[in-house]
Amino acid sequence: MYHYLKRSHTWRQIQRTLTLACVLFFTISSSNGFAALLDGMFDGFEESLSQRLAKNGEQLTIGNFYTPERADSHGPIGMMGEHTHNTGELMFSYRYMQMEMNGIRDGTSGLSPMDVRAQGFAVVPTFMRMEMHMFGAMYGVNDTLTLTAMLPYLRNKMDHVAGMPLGAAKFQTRTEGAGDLKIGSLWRLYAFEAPSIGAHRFHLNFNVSLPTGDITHKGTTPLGVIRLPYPMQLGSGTVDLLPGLTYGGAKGNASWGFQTLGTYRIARNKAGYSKGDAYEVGAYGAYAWTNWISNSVRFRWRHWFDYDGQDTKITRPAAQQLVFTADPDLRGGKQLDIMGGVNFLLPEVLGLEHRLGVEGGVPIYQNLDGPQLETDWAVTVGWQVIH
Ligand SMILES: [Cu+2]
Repeated sequence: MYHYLKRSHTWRQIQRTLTLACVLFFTISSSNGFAALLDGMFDGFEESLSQRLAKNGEQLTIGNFYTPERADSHGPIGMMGEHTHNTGELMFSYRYMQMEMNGIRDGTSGLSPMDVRAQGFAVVPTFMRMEMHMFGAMYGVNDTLTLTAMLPYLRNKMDHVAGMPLGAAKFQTRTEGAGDLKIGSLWRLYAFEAPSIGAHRFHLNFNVSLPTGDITHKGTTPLGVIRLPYPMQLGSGTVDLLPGLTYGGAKGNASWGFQTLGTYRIARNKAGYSKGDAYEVGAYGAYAWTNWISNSVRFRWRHWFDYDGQDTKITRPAAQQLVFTADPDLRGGKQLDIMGGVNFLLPEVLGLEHRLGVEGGVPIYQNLDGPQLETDWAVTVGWQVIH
């Protein structure tokens, strides 16, 4: 077990400060006019840059968030909230995601089911598949604000070995249903561009996750019909704040971006726990071969923490703990993923812009507060239609 993965007191203070800062920021910014929020705040920077550009006969443009219709003017399909919309634009999206976890890991080393049994667990999960149907909508309210909503529908299944000798008994559990509804907003911060330096755009992400996903799903196990362990549940059970910062750039046929997102649980849920906070930092580069097709490479670092508290219908006293997925202190981890993607801009149909994207990836580093199931790969296929 890795104790640095547990949340410290300092971490919680940072989290409270961040929450307060977010609330304050959005109260202030909502009273601003309809433009990028930080317009007019970098006069010095703009002046020196435009003087430099003027020598080449170029002009600096500030505050233009318009992106030409090109396959890579949206980020890789696995990213969320990586683009904003212009006033009155409406987008619907559907994504199908699948992730498979095969094998067990503690820290960075693999464990066999027998190794896990030797740690005192009677039941050993060996495989999990998570499928998600994600329905999304985005709407450009004005030149500052884009509203977003996302509802996932989840299907999970997990295979286990048990019995004596280990493997004499096998069983599978399944859960299915709606996950947590995320409603949110993207706030344009600042944009500048010129032919020789490309376009650079910044926005803030602010989502709230609402506890619409069930956290009391039951399933049939050798112990009878019981509430299933944490990773099989469909929601967090808590209202979660999801702040973030996104940057996107483009020049010629190339584009790139950076995004950092946090997940902060502001209270424990009804069952008596809160899932761990999390943050991620990612960057990608894309190349448009022509207007309608682009490829991308993305790296994403994620760090998520153990749970606070426990659900006593899932977690048993330590000495009787049967399975690691029921231990709230074996949930944290860190992971670096590499992903490859392709975006297509399809011909307009009935005046609607259509986009198709596929992105798949594998972890190149995984450090789990285990034993836990380890991720093998994940893939996202998505379709977007814009009015
Ligand atoms: Cu959109």
